[in-house]
Amino acid sequence: MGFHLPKNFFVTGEPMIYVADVLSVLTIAGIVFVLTYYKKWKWLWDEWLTTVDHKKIGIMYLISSLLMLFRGGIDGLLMRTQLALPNLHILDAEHYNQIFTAHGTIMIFFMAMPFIFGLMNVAVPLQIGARDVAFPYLNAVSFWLFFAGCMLFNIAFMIGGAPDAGWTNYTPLAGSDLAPGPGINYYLLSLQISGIGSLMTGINFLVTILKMRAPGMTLMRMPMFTWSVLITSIIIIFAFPVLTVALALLTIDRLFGSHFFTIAGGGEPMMWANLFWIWGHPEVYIVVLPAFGIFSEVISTFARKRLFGYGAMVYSMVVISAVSFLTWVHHFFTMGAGPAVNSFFSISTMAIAIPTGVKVFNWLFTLYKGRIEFTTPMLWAVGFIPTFLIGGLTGVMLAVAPADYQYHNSYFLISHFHYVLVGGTVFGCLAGLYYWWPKMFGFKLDERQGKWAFWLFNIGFNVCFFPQYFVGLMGMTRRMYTYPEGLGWTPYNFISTVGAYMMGVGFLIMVYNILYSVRHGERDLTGDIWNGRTLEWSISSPAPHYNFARIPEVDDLDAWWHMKQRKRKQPWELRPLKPIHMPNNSGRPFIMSIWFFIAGFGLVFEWYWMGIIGLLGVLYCMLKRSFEYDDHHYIQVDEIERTESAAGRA
Ligand code: HEM
Ligand SMILES: [Cu+2]
Repeated sequence: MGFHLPKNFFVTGEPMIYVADVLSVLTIAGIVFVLTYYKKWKWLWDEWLTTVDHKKIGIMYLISSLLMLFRGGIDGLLMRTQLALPNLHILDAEHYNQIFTAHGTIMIFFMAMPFIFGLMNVAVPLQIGARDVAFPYLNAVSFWLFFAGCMLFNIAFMIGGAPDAGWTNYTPLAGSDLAPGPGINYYLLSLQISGIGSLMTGINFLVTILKMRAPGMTLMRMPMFTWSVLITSIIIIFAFPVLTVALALLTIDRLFGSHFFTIAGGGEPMMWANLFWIWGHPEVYIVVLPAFGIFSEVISTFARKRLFGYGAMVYSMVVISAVSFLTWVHHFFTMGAGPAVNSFFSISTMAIAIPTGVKVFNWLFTLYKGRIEFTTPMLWAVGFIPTFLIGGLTGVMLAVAPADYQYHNSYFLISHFHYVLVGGTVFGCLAGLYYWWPKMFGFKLDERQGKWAFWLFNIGFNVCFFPQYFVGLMGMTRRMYTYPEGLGWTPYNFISTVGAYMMGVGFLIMVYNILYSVRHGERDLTGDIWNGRTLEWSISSPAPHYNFARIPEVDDLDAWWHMKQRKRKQPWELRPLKPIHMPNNSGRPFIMSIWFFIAGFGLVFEWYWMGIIGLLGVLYCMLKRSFEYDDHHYIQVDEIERTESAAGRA
């Protein structure tokens, strides 16, 4: 109990941290100044902080994840700078450990996941002809929990000290004996808070997709991205509770002195590794299946063809999701489980290559004889195929258990998972960002700049990560903060660092493209700027608050494409407008996340009084919600008419 500031409450002693301190204060001051100067506080509150609109929540996810791509990317560049040449000491060992931990954790939890969630939020309700998700209020809670967790994690390196046991946070390294202090607590509590949000997102989208599809949209007429989100939601619902339990057990170990993971106390350190990867392996499919969904949409749109092998695409995802829960031990073949266990997990891992291969062939067959148009989203989608092949093939190599004894935890692995995570997930996120951007904002991102960014990022990516396969086979291990001369590693590392900087430049061009296109981007007046196939392109851009003035009726796959072919109006398009039922905005999700943040922050420092106050705040918010009866309103017909005709719709 008690309130004593630890000796190093404010982290000192590192010039880089002072720079980060100053930059953070300046950024916050800048934001406050701009909001005050332009009198935008009320706008911020009314339009964004209290919104329950899935499109706006999606946009907030996307902004946050782009920021985190920047932060995690800077961490990556710092590490690559340090490794560019032998014997560099820009970072010391301790700082290096903190940086790779922050990098991995941020990239997975606060960049890849929210990026996917952002695109899900923006696109899924529009693709299924719905007016929002099933539980809009819960959706806002999910977002703000992610945000609170993200902020909690991000302040660690300035206040109290950052975690340094890697993003996998293995015990006993992460236990309180070897890692006293708040660092690991930050990891545990921020992931706990954002993880609850993720679980609720999974439930929300499962229900949304099962219950809110437009009439006529049977399961086998759903767009492929929606399918991928449905499968992903199911994986989330099975996987995240495991993470929740693992994090809770380790938190109890650290804060209250239990011994779930300490051998000496009768606990089992390997249990952490098992629990972590029972969640962690499916997690990689949580971030990559929606990317597959995006590639399917983009490829069929810009090849102007129906997706080849739709049914096979669906079944392959179902198989992948099931098998993904049977492979987790491939993350620790070397930890002595024995030949029988290792063989089982080796074979199950390789089995995943089959349904994945089916998908790759289906994309290729969709491209075959298509009228291909190389727009920016299409470049990312086509660029994904070779990178993912390389990542997948080296994955099969890693799945050979005896061989893994050779390259386990070497740079070979680092290269493999970046090929899958960057070449799969990040390429997919960026394809989706360029693709749905006009739907979100009503203008297109500049194509010429988009192509420059794509080529720089893609070439930079391969220059960065391909050499790492070789330096890994030569014996360079991961998480190595510096290395001596004369091992033959230097040229590989140097080239790799050059590639990393090329990716950095590519990212900056993307950011510039956004700023440039706000002013100069081509306006999307039709709502269907790519000549799309699915329902989101049937409404104006940006999509109106209520999405669909009339709920469409679907009679085929690629519903909007067929509606366009028919040219005459459908009966449902002639029906009179009716008032639309919408949920009210609420500030409570945002406020509740502040209470969560306070509770988390208190527990990080073991200030239990603060933890309790925070949790009481959370409870109070939930009580208030239970007694809220007036939580919706209707949009009247004349307002719908005005909005539709302003967008050029009858
Ligand atoms: C922007 C370009 C990127 C660069 C330059 C980069 C660089 C690195 C480096 C140098 C390491 C190795 C740390 C070490 O073992 O010493 C690393 C680890 C890692 N990276 Fe990246 N990375 C990038 C993007 C990403 C992305 C997009 C993701 C995920 C979506 C990601 C996920 C990870 C993970 C999970 C680790 C393992 C961290 C650990 O060992 O605890 N990286 N990255
Ligand atoms: Cu795995």
